[in-house]
Amino acid sequence: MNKDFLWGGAVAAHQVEGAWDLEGKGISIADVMTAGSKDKAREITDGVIDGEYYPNHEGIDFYHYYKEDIKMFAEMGFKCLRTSIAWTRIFPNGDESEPNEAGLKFYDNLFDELLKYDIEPVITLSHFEMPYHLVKEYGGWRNRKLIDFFVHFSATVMRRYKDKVKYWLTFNEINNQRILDNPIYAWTNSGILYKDDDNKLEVMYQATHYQFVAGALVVKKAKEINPAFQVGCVLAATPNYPLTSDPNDILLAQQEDDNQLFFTDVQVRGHYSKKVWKSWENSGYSIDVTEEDLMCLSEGTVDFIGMTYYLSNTVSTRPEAKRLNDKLLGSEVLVENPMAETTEWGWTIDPKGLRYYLNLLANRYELPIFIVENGFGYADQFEDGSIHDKERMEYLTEHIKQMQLAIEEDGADVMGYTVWGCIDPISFTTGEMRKRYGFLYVDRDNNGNGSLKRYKKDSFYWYQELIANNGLVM
Ligand code: BGP
Repeated sequence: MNKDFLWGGAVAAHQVEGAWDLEGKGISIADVMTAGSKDKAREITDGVIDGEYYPNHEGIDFYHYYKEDIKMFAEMGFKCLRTSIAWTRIFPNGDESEPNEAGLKFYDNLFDELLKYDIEPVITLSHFEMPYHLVKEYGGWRNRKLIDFFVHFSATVMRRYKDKVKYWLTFNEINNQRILDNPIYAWTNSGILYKDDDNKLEVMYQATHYQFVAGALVVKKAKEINPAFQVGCVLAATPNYPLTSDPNDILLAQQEDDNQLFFTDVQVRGHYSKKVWKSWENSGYSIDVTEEDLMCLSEGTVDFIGMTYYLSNTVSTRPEAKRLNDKLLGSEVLVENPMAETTEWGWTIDPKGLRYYLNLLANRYELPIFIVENGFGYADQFEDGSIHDKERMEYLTEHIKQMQLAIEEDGADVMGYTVWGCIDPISFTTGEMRKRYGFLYVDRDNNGNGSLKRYKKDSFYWYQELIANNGLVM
């Protein structure tokens, strides 16, 4: 492994910081999502309702604990930490011209603390944290005006932290908005709640187009502010396997892959493919795309590809295939993969899928890849101050092994690997604490009770050793 390989962890502001209304912070779209659980979907409320429990409001109070937490990340030997800047700390409503100094100061302190330990900040500009005001007033990313607001926010923070942050990511898991049947994805990616008369796919393409333009403008601005900046996109990378050799299954899997890679195709290549133009034409969509937009896309392509990896999907057209009826993904084409185990939350455990996808991205784009999320959600058992998370260590070992094979055997150019939820965060899809990811256990339950005290899990020492060895000794 390259000696500069960026080992580390990842979190997102809204899932850990808490302090949702402190020091001038505005309400974000995450702040109006209620708690849920494995069996109960999170709801999106119309503003903050008294008496309703919103887990993100307090998170794990990283806002006040960050020094203590970063000290332990340093003890593990982290080379980088991926987190996001909560847009609403900087621009509480999103459409102001002047930023909130208290919010800027918080991230100055956070980045200084990381740099004190030589931990490189890797910063996501948009991780499901759009100001709620932009939804109420403008309709979220349905509206072209969002481009200016997002670029203004991004340029403000890139200027402010130009000597502290080198790696930037634009939109987290931009392709998740392609999942049309679960409202949380359109909501968190785009601030959109579909109306009955919406053609969901058309609205999705429009919102995405504005995000592509905004992302490209951010890349261009980044280079003006500091030519050494590296800007990446983020793809939720989920292989789609055909269940059988029936050519219908093969074609379906290819279509599903294309639907996913549509996003990186534009962000990496800087233009829409012929297939996309054709499908818009065939569907009669009228997407607002100007000549200037197209120019902008071609001038603002990303430097690297950020990818998150948790699971693989299997698809089939065959009537006998066992449908998943997945509550989260909601897609009818998904079927059970008889070859893969799943977690308690129904996510397949497929380490080889990571090697497969690294190859796919490396061959398709020939750009460096940064694995900005991979991790194991598990209901850890707390026993007298100890947490024996053997399953997590096994999961991570197998995935890291496949990543190393992709690098060492297949020649994939991978810059780094950050374990999702390196300190237990609030789960995004279910809004619960019970689904834990960290090397550090946080004493907090699904109802917001607990001392918030942090405890080292067994995996803490395992990851410390792995980083010290610069990877798995294979
Ligand atoms: C990704 C998101 C993260 C994160 C992770 C795990 O989709 O980028 O924010 O939460 O998934 O998902 P969950 O927390 O639902 O288990």
